[in-house]
Amino acid sequence: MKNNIADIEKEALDQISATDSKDALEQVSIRFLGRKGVLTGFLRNISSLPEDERPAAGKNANLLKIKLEKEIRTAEADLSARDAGPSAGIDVTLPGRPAVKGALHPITQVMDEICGIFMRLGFDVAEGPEVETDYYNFEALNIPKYHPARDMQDTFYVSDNIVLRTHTSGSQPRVMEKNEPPVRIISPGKVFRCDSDLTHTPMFHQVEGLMVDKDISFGDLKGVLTTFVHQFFDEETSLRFRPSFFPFTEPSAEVDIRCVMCRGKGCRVCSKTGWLEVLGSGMVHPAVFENVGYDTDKYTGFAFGIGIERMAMLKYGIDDIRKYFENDVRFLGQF
Ligand code: 2U9
Repeated sequence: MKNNIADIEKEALDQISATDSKDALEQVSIRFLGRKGVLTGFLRNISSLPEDERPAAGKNANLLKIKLEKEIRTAEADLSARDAGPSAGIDVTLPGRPAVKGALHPITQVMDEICGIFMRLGFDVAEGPEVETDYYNFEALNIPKYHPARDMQDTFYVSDNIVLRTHTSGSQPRVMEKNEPPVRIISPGKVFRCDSDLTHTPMFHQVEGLMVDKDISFGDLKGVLTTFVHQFFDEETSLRFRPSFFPFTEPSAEVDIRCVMCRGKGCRVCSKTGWLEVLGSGMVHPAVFENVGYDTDKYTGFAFGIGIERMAMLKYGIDDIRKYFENDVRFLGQF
């Protein structure tokens, strides 16, 4: 009699793993688990062991029997799989399942693209807080107390002197207070206004830009914004600068581009005018420079503001601004 369960186990497992045919496996099974097999013999002769060793020996032998039966079943399945070949049960002509890939939100993509264009033109990125003081959001930018933008109807107030910023321009006086010109910065981010319809959402995104140095002229403004439009849309897109008014710039100009849908012929998107308003701009108002302590005899500068949702709508032909924020993957999955 093999007197040691551990020896039997080792020998059986060695033999199972060494078999390379179902016939050989059957022989191993008979050798250890058959009626005249090693394990059965062990159990039959258990009475020859000292009395106090018999219960443990019986229990261990039965556990080993269960273990070996399982090992033999596994080895048999492995041999079946090997004999069937690698493509057994698999249709190798089926097309693969594509992995579902995520993507950045279209607004993030357009924002990154716009920032990339200005960064390559030498602008640095200056971010600021979304919850802003009345001073940086309005006062520093020469937006007077009576201006409608300051009304509760247009601005979300957190408290008397704290607002959800209505534009990202507020980040820029902070940079100017700490740095003498030359200053070339863009401020991307979320802004908030009490407004909601087909073309307005209470939260939207902007990139506002600022360049200040000696001898900066309206020509520099036109050059930078023309380069931007040509890179964002295409070289064929022409621009026009229309006089406008902003409290923080003087003179101020709205920038229109030839309609990207009809190329100027007149369509629904451009209200038959052939032009689309895409951004606001102007030469920085001297009062803004005085607020940050810049010498207005020495320095001039230009500033501009771009609404990201609008740019993305024009680039991709999107007709409803709310689609960006409904989180419908059928819409978002297209970008
Ligand atoms: C400083 C001084 C002036 C930034 C400017 C605009 C014109 C403008 C709008 C575009 C679409 C906001 O998102 S929008 O509705 N912006 O028209 N923004 S000039 O002027 C500045 C900025 C910073 C210190």
